[in-house]
Amino acid sequence: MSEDYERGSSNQIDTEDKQRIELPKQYKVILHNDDYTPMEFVVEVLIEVFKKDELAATNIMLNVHNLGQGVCGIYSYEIAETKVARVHDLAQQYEYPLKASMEAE
Ligand code: TYC
Repeated sequence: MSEDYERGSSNQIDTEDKQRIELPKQYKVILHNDDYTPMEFVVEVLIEVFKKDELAATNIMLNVHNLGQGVCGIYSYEIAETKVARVHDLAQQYEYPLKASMEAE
């Protein structure tokens, strides 16, 4: 049995035959507020990158605007990393300071 297989006590479920199965870690992608990025642009990013509908995207954007930051989705490490990079690519393309980050669940 590998060391990895036994490491940690979280993210595990007991199957019927008592094997312990590691679930892959999940990561929250967090969007950060700033004073310059237009609200409409943030909504477009949430629709395009995070596949939200207009209502959900608007709610997340307003939540970030009012509270300073907010979760826009939960993904595997690679997917979360790609989405953060896409946000930063789009922001850079339009010269807005919009920032995203990721955090282990
Ligand atoms: N605070 C921005 C404004 O008033 C809007 C905004 C919302 C910016 C969410 C970034 O992640 C963000 N134009």
